[in-house]
Amino acid sequence: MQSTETVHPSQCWECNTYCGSLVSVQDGQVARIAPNPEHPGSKGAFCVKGIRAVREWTYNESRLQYPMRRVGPRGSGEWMRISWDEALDEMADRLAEVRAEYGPLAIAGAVSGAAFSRGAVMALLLRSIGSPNWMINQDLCGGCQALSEKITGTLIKNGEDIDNARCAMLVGRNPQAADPVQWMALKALKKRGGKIIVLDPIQGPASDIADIWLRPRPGTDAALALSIAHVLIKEGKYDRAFVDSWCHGFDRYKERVEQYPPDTAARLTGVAADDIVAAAHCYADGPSVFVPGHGIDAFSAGVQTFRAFNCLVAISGNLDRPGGNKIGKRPKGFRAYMDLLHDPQFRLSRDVELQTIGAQQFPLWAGPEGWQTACHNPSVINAILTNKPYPVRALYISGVNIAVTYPDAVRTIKALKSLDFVAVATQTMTPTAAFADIVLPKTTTLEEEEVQLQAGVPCVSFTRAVVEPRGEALSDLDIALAFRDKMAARDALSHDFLPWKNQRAFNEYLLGDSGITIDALQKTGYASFPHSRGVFEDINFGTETGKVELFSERLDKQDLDPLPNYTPPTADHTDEAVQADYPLVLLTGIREKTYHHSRFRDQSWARKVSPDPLLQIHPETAAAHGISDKQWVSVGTPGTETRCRVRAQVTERAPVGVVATGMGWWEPQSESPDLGACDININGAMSYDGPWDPITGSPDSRGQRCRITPLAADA
Ligand SMILES: Nc1nc2c(c(=O)[nH]1)N[C@H]1C(S)=C(S)[C@@H](COP(=O)(O)OP(=O)(O)OC[C@H]3O[C@@H](n4cnc5c(=O)[nH]c(N)nc54)[C@H](O)[C@@H]3O)O[C@H]1N2
Ligand SMILES: Nc1nc2c(c(=O)[nH]1)N[C@H]1C(S)=C(S)[C@@H](COP(=O)(O)OP(=O)(O)OC[C@H]3O[C@@H](n4cnc5c(=O)[nH]c(N)nc54)[C@H](O)[C@@H]3O)O[C@H]1N2
Ligand code: SF4
Ligand SMILES: [Mo]
Repeated sequence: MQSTETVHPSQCWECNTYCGSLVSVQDGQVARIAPNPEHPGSKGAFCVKGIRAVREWTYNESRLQYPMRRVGPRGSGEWMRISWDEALDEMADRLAEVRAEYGPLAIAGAVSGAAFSRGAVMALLLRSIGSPNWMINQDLCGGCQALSEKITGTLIKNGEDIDNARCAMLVGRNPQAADPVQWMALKALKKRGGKIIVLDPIQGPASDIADIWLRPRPGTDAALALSIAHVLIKEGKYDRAFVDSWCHGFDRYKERVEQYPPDTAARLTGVAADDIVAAAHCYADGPSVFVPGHGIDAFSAGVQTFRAFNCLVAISGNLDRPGGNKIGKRPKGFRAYMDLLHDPQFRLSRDVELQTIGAQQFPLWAGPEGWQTACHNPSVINAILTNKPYPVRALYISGVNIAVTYPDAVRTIKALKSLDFVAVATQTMTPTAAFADIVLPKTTTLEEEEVQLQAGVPCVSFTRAVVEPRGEALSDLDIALAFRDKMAARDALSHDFLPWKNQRAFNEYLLGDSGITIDALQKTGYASFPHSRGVFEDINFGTETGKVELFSERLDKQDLDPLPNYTPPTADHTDEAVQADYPLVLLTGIREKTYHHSRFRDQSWARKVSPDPLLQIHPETAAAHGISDKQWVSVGTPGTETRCRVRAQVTERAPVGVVATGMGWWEPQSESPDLGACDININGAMSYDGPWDPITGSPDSRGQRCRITPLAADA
């Protein structure tokens, strides 16, 4: 008998593009995943990861289905299946021991971030144990943008209104690989005669369709933004009415940008002065949308670089304007994940939060006044290895692959090995899980439900649990609730900050008094809500002055530069002797369509499309180093003694003297205990020890020095 196929509107939350999906289920299994053209955010855009990788990930034979206990030494790859009860009892026994011996702060958590429920769940679980020490990825991803927007008051993340723009200015963004929704919208803009400006040192799909391509030296974009603002102000091409009513500190900002005439910016960035002026004129003829990416985030001048662009958005009158950058909206009564983290009823005492690792050095990031409320990750790794400022002895990791994605994989793994106890929740074995004592099987995004605010669209969208979990996999919340109970039984809880009985109750709590129901969300996969645009009276921008702060009162109080500034990239101020040894500049993180960071490395179709980590290198640079196309090379940076291997891709797309690579590489089939995380992963050759952005603590994902050495053909 033919079984019927049911189609569920849902949402892919593999990445924070959150595309609307239509998931077909047959005989209790996902048969197909397709885009949902009705979804107001993605409008039918989708990517191969959402269509193929997520399904395969769920049904792959490498999927973890049962809890496991390590039987050999850490990293030996020897495991035995155990029950959930045994796994959680052991985890609770060990964490309770650490808590009794060193105190709750010696227990830390690690999770990808607060953009998904697992982030909030991790923070609330740790806080229940009495520890404010949870690590998130945002120092490496989006944190500079987020804090710049909070400080400046623009709040425009994911609110790019490309559909109504005349001009789009992409800065360090590769949407062809990273964001199908943006890429579809940019191609449509181009088709209707709109203009595209691209700021990117590397030639890529976006610069290939650009009208104006500025090619700054890596890490110098702030000087370009300040110079574009200089041209706009000098020529009177800014929005005086908006500035007068809604911007704070314009005169002091004007003085700052006066220091960056195009000639000066040309000298700092390597972009011709005429091109800067042309870009300024094109951007001034709006509406224009600023489309930022990781290319200007996650480096030691990330926040101020973003501030320079955020101020430009404001003074040009493109804030919350059709065709500009929309301010995020939310339905009244709705609670986003960050709201839970800031809600006083779920917070530890101020005294305890002040002890969050990193709170002293990065108070706008960590601790009681910090926006992220999370730790400074490299300082936690240091604490594990040195007991300073105090010991950290146990780690619970979920939804993040820190052995691959944190800089200095060698040191991260050393830290994991030195801990008293490590538990990892994951869907497949990873280099991080390989060093755990207990591995817990996690549901995939097809097996659990999630409610998401897409503030930029705006809408609330819904991921449906379309099938039963495979094996004994559980969601992060279910794991946290069961584990909380085990800790309570051992009298090892300080609070109970997880007052929900299951994921449904948690999601209903998020929906709060918004009037949006789970039933309604299940019917369409999303719910729109009423909102206004360009009504600034109602916003107050979240700043002290209630205006967009070109001059930041908050930064001023912290003795940090209150005005957006330009700092030369680390590569420029590296010691001269070191510069001679490390003659090239390194960029990392370039995305590929096939992979999501370190995920899907065990899927053969993806490995076929992209078998090896590549390093883009200009033919002249390659020749000077005796390197030929496809040759394996070793990469090193001044911060670490360790090196990694990548394959040269000789191409004029990289400028002379700059080399560019991706991230996230490891080998599921590898025989080595770290599964290749210290071998073919760029983070095996990078330091996490600074320089750090003074506000977010972000290290340099780009703009630092490196050297490369050819390896023998069979290396
Ligand atoms: N397929 C796929 N999609 C993804 C992801 C994935 O892993 N795979 N990851 C998701 C996540 S979490 C993120 S953060 C995003 C990242 O995606 P994007 O935001 O697009 O970031 P990247 O691909 O790292 O880099 C974007 C561009 O920045 C340029 N760049 C590097 N340094 C500089 C610089 O100093 N100045 C300027 N102007 N440009 C520079 C690079 O050459 C590159 O073209 O993608 C998301 N989408
Ligand atoms: N050198 C360098 N380093 C970088 C970057 C760079 O550009 N250069 N980019 C940075 C950026 S932008 C990012 S976002 C990070 C990414 O860093 P990670 O978040 O560590 O990357 P992923 O590979 O996505 O790892 C997620 C892991 O979580 C698990 N997982 C996946 N989905 C789920 C889920 O739904 N729930 C749970 N519990 N677990 C899940 C899987 O085990 C997967 O291995 O890397 C950063 N690191
Ligand atoms: S871009 Fe791809 S992976 Fe990200 S949400 Fe959309 S379909 Fe999923
Ligand atoms: Mo990211």
